[in-house]
Amino acid sequence: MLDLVTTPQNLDERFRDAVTALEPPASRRAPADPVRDGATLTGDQALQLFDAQLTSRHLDLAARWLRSFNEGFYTIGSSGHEGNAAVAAALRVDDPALLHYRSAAFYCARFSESELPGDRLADAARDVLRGVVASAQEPIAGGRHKVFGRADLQIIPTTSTIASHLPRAVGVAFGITRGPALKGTTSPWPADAIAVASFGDASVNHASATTAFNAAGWYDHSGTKLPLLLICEDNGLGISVPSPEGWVAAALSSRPGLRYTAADGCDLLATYDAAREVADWVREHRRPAVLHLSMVRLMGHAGSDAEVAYRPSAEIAADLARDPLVSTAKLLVEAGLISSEEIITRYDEVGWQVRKVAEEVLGEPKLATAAEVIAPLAPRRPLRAARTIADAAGRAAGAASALRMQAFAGKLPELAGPLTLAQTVNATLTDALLAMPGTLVYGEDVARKGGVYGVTKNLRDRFGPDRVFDTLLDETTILGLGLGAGLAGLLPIPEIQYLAYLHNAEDQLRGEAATMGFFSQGAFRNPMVVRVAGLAYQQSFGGHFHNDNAVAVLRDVPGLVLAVPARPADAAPMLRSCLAAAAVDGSVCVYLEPIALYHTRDLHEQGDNEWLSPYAAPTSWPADHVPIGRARTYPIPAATSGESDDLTIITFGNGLRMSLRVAARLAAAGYGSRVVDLRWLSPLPTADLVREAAATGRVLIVDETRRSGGVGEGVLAALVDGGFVGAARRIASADSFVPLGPAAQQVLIGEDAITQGARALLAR
Ligand SMILES: Cc1ncc(C[n+]2csc(CCOP(=O)(O)OP(=O)(O)O)c2C)c(N)n1
Ligand SMILES: [Mg+2]
Repeated sequence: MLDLVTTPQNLDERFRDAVTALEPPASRRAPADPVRDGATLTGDQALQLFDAQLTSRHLDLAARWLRSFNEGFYTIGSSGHEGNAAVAAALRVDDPALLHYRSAAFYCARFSESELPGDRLADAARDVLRGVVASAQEPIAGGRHKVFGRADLQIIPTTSTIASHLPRAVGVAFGITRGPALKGTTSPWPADAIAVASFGDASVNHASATTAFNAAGWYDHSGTKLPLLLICEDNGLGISVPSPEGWVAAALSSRPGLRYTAADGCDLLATYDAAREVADWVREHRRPAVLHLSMVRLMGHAGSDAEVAYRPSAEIAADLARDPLVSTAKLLVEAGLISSEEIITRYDEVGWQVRKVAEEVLGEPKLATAAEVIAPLAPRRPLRAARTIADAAGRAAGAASALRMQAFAGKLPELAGPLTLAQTVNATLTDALLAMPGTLVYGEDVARKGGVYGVTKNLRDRFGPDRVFDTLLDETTILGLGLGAGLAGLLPIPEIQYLAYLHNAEDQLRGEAATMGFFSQGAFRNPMVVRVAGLAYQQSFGGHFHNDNAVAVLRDVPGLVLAVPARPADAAPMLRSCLAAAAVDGSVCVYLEPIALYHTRDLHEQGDNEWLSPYAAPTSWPADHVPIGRARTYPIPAATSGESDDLTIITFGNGLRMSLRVAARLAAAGYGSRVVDLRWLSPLPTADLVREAAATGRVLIVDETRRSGGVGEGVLAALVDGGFVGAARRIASADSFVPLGPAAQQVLIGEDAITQGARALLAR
């Protein structure tokens, strides 16, 4: 009796024994006939899928073989889940798929069904094994991670963060139907495509999963078409933790708006029939459904996982008895399509092929420098972005006579006199919606109400509910919709109502949005400009949730662009730069709007209207262009000398207004300064700030975010890295949440502190 531990050796031996023991059939079926009475799968199809299943199994064995001599770096396998080959067969190759990490058989089956040239199964195996050995030639992630992904197979790479791809999957389904509804956009998928996403049973419990199920149901309930097929691959375990008996079925079958079907995922025919039926239903009705497949997990969670330590041997034995490969072998032998000896020969041939590929790829070069690793993170083509803005200007100007006049209800913003920040963002969004047909503006309360602060006012009336719409109250879904819509060729501009509410959804930005370039080297892009209302100093609406000043989590996401417009004059060009970067480079941009400045009019004195700014007409957009990562300097000359070389104040957001006010008073007192508005918190305008700091030799950093983890830390580091050797001080908010009412002033920086900091520096 073999040891019950499912090692590669005994899984292999058990398969051989089980196949050898299969009885020859009484009669033979023709390959073109159903493989069994009543089956929809033909013998030929079943054989083809069996090859995909065999390849998948041998990929697991090869991964462990590679691991055994330190040439493989990933051993989470697909053994026991090979039934997902039948799911691939029930779909079309152009149905976008976001796959569970146990989907090698799906990958192989889709590959073999495609029109790609060459030996498709060997090529599929090569892709996967290149991932396992982290080869730089791996076709999607280039050796950065082992993922299933390929643009020409519409397989969108997913991270292994449990369920985090499911909000995006909802967005993909949304994008499939919304894209063709908008004129002037092109979708990578046919109009009748469906989105498919698979995940494990333990993942069903994850917040990202439950929110995706809810969003799918919510959309279905409200009549929005959502062609989404969710596949739960239930092996009964999340690493060592069993899913309680019946829980997954109960959890999945009770979701409003989500059609539920279950099947035996170890049985190729049952899986195919169920997947076919439900996929056809989703395709025809454009409604979401979930297929719950019962599977087994063979060889533990990953290569390093000794499952005997936590699983009773009877349970392991029960899984082994359901080996899906044996099940398909039995089906084929019983149909008389192939003998048990031929099955073993086929198994060995596939094994030999896969091993040969493994030997070929293990010597391939790896990513060899940091520059190679990070190359796909933040592709920036500023000239193309600038040209995109110029083109948009041309289109907007061209529309001026008719559409633009209509969109602005006859009142062109450039003729409306100086505007506030809120009015400027509104006008810029209007022009973006006019000039870029794929743009979508959406979020909580953005459409009917026009935003909590009126920033998106009238946009729905101007552009209709297909392009400007309210979402359900869930930030993860809001971002997930954008991630999917971006892949669908649209340009989403989601709004997060308050910065504090971004934080419970931020993995969609960090783990999903920002990693897409890293894992796909630009083959898939999720262009997106997330508008977030944030930062503190609200006079009327206090407390932490409406005055959140935490941006560290955004600044540390590689490649993410973080813009903070303070002045209306910068708000429009910065938003256009974000939109252009998203369109041209697939950049993920966060455009953080300081709430306290939305309706600000004055700078120094009441009624001076100096904070306002005229809106730039489309003809001036190219000239007004503000490139990503460039600061703006305000020279404030001393009244006496006319020079601005005593002090450099580096700031942004609300700090800019306070600093300009303090600088004016210092100027009156005889000290000239230059106030630098960073404008971009990521990437920081390092060249500009180092140059401006060096010009005076004294730097005051005015940072409204927290002392620990705040922007000021980055500015100080940039100064040091840039070789600044002068004097520097930092004014930053306290390491606290912002309290309600006047107490907020105790923890936030104010003009007094800025003045004191400046005086202390000037005294040196
Ligand atoms: C958000 C998150 N938390 C924890 C993990 C660590 N983790 C990796 S796989 C896994 C179990 C997942 O179980 P299941 O969804 O049933 O998939 P299976 O591996 O069984 O196919 C866990 C906890 C993770 N990848 N992501
Ligand atoms: Mg599981």
